[in-house]
Amino acid sequence: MPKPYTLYAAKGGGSMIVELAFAETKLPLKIVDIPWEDTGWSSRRLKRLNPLGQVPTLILPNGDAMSESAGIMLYLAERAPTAKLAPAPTDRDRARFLRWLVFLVAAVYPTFTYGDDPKRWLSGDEQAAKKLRAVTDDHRKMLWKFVEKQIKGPWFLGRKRSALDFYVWTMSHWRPGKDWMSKECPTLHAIAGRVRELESTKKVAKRNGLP
Ligand SMILES: N[C@@H](CCC(=O)N[C@@H](CS)C(=O)NCC(=O)O)C(=O)O
Repeated sequence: MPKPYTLYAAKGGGSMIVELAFAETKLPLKIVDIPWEDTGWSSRRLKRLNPLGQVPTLILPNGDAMSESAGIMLYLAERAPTAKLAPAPTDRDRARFLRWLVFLVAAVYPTFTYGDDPKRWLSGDEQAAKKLRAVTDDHRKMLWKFVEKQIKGPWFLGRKRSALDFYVWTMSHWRPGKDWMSKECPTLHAIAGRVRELESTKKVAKRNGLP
């Protein structure tokens, strides 16, 4: 029996992207749920593995820690090419995949990092913290609308499913929420709906306590 990977996760968080990817790769995975209160810079459980205290944090079978969902996606795509997490390096969709993968983690994800708990950045200034939440939420809407204009469906890259679709499904549960997405970004909303129908997703959704 090969040694399993260990995923530090938090219910409903970005660790769902990695859970879904693992479900597709069929690589052995053990999941350790961290309470949300114990994520972040002062996380008791995560700090020694990932100074940001974020999920997903993955422990490889050799004991090395790996954070950053995009790095994990690329790593898993190499380990399990049949899971179709990423187009092959020779595939013409590879460049688009890389562009949007980095866009999702470098542009969209940080809007949550700064907006989820804005007091962390602006302690003692409640007004400024409120404003930071509002402007990062607005910025994210602009980013999603930009993505919406660039894609045609049925999947993010068109005919081929990839890990990008797992990001869309996961993030569709977060602000601004499904109602906004269905109205303003119907292609992205439809992608999230398609991912929701996958058997792997049903299991991940149940484990994460999603309706
Ligand atoms: N760049 C990271 C972002 C991970 C991230 O922001 N995770 C959130 C949960 S969805 C988290 O752990 N937040 C707690 C915090 O940042 O304090 C990635 O792509 O994996």
